[in-house]
Amino acid sequence: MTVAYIGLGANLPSPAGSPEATLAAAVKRMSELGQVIACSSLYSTAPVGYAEQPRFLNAVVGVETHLGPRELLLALLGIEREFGRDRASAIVNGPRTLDLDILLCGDLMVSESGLEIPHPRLAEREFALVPLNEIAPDARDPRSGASVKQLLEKLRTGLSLNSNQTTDEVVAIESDCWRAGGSRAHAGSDNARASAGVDPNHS
Ligand code: PH2
Ligand code: MG
Ligand code: MG
Repeated sequence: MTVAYIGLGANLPSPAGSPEATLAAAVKRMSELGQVIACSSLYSTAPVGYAEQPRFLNAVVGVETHLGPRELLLALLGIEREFGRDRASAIVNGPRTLDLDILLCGDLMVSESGLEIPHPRLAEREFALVPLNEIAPDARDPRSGASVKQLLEKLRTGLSLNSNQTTDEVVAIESDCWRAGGSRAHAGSDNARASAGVDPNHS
């Protein structure tokens, strides 16, 4: 069993509804790939790499799974498609209904066509590191040996931010359809939580 940390992002409505409804529904779908053991808060984030698009919602979940990295990637790409992801006409770094990226997968290092683990841009992306640091500050990037907490500190130092300073780049938000939490974490309604295998009366 490996714990994979998956980054979720969305800034367009999908068949499931708003980006927040999409992310909550995507977590429920991911619970079919293994056990969702941790779920970050939901963050509103400034778009990176292509400015002319709406702000994103981002989050990170930890999934304990038997799937190998390639199987996990294929499963995540399938879930993206279920939620209306269209790669054919897409702008690089542009708007999307759902993006599911493998950030870390235990201490695995993979460098294959279409699949790089750890995520090659993890260390430069506050929208990924802030939610990842919330649920797994001690997880390590097996390439550099640095912990997530160290990667975030280094990035923020480079951006001349101290550890408590906030900007509007990455802002935690409240949502009725999202519940952040630790080892029995889950997103969505009691209903969603029940079908994700989490006892709704025991949170
Ligand atoms: N994803 C991208 C490009 N830019 N910006 C934000 N804020 N959040 C994202 O998830 C994101 C992005 C490419 O996948
Ligand atoms: Mg991405
Ligand atoms: Mg992606």
